Amino acid sequence: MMDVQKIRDDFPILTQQVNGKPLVYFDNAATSQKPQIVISALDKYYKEINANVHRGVHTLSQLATDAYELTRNKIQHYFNAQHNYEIIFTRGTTESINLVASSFTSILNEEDEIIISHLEHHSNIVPWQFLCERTGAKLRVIPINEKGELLLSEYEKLLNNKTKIVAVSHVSNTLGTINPIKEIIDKAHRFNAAVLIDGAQAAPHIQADFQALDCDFYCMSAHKMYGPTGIGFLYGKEAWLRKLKPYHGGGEMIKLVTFKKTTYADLPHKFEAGTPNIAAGVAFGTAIDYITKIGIKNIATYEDTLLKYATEKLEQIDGLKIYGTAEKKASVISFNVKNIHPFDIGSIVDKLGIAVRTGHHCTQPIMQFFNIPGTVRASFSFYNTKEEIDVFVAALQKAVAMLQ
Ligand code: 7TS
Repeated sequence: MMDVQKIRDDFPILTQQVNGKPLVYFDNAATSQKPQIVISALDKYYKEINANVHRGVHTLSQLATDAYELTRNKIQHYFNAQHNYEIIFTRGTTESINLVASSFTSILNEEDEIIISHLEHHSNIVPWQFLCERTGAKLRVIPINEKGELLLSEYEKLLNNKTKIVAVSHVSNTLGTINPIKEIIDKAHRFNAAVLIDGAQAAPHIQADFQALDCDFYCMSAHKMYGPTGIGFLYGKEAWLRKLKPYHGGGEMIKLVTFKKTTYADLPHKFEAGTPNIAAGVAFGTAIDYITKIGIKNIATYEDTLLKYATEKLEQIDGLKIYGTAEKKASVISFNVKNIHPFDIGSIVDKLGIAVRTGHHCTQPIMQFFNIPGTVRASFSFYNTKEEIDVFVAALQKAVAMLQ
């Protein structure tokens, strides 16, 4: 069992007051809070080893390179990638998806099809639309049911020999649905389609095993798993990464530059042009150590108790409707109360120290499906407590009484 009080002590921000009230942070799906050791890793990096990576012979440059590359190895082991050079550092999930979508330009033509799902975050929709505009390929969308689950029978109908890539989220950021990605991957592979998994929301709750999943690409943002902003990665199978053209051109990603022709560096540097966010990369490694110490299974089990507790409490509020009731669900609850605008609820509970997200959560097609302008979204992490849920429910009742 986890000692939640002890864990809370690791996160300095949680002791803050916001608007004169103790902070209740329920916006973890947007970004998670950072433990002190991650904050200290950033500080230590800048104080003791700051230098540019992969270029200097001098001692600090080598120390910085070692620290940064250590994180690549930690990611490889944590997610069970076959090689460390299959991990490409990016700014996060958005950049990772754009990288793949951009690099697929030379592979696709107007006969080809791309499959995404109705559950996707805009960052797993728009880059594919760009790709369709560039190549003439067609975008196909896996529909969902009222619970917010993918209709796999419809997915099977969409798959065919023209399907070149399937891009779906592991976990929905708005509805919490945990998608059956292994099944999705295996079905796509029968048609030789590549599969990209948007793991932004899965990373804090589920330890993906890249080799067992057999995914071709997996995308992640460190800031959602207790690491810093501005760093994340793209996992790609070696064969794919060798086949794809580089995304950004510049320093670091070349072997030889002449005005006539440039040859590219080996993996992973081929996709890593320019000076990266070194400090964040180093501290991301510390975040992985931290999660490993606590245990992702312990985290998920505890968050599930919070999800069940909050769902029960919220369902008791008159006129409250939860969107996203999938059988397999992460600790995210989207809801509305009667016809009250989610923004009004969010603003009132904020005055009471509670941070929730309101709006479309960068998933406008989900809002169109339910025919709503947005939702209030509470997303829980392993440093949250049942007591905080009680505070939230009381605040919500107050808000509803004021607004209806
Ligand atoms: N994919 C999913 C499923 C996400 O939830 C997010 C961010 C992204 C991609 C993009 O990640 P980024 O780190 O590159 O921005 N989701 C949210 C959210 O739900 N609220 O704020 C950001």
